[in-house]
Amino acid sequence: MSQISRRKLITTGLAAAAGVSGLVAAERIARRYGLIPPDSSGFYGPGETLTYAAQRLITTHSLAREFPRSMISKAPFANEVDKVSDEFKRHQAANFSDWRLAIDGMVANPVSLSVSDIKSLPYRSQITEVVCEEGWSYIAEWIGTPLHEVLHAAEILPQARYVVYYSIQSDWWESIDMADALHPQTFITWGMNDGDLPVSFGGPLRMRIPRQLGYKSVKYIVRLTATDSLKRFGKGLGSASPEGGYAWYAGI
Ligand SMILES: Nc1nc2c(c(=O)[nH]1)N[C@H]1C(S)=C(S)[C@@H](COP(=O)(O)O)O[C@H]1N2
Ligand SMILES: [Mo]
Repeated sequence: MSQISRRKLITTGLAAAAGVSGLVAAERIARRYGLIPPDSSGFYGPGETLTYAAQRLITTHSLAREFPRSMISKAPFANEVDKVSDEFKRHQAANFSDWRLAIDGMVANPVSLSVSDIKSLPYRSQITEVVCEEGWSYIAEWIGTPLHEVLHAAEILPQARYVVYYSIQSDWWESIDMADALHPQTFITWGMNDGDLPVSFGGPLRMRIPRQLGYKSVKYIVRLTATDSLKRFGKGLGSASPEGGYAWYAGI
């Protein structure tokens, strides 16, 4: 059976199960295809599973909307500006020359890359929207190295199913599945609107995932870990977000 018709069949099954015998049956189908999100055990579990499984089956290869240059938001616009630590300020004073992005876990070649190492990999740009769960959004041009280029530099192993990523701000860590990690619009971003990525927008390095809500686009990235299971990370729910009541999968 072709990929497409197989996918259609599973999706139809999911939708039918959700309608006829409830979310629990949908979860059973999702489980068979390995589409249970890590935060599925709580009160909202079956709903989270249906959202994630349906998205993965229907929209695996879809792109976030890209906008024309004329639609780039004019400053000032809503933007969450963090207080940065003294450690961060020292990096800033050194023009981020000592900043490193470590890539470890299920990789054949663990590496620690400087900002200029990352800039020397192939890069591209996209004009996409940051959408905060609080209801505001803006459009900007993001220039960055697709995450898949960085993962290939570290020779990510085929057993990896997720990429966990950490900010220098230790309470900010997230993870994504390989569909998003290898997605062409998922960037390690270092430029914005034709300039360097400003610190207030996550410079020197920021994860940019336009197919998910803003909170997955973590600023000040220092580490990536490839893994086949999220159980050993934090409380085992996939990221800091579900620990605070937000969904692990925040597709838009
Ligand atoms: N390290 C870090 N990353 C972060 C945040 C943060 O507070 N710290 N806020 C997140 C949230 S909730 C949103 S909506 C976006 C906001 O992005 P912006 O500041 O570019 O508007 O960044 C995300 N990444
Ligand atoms: Mo947000």
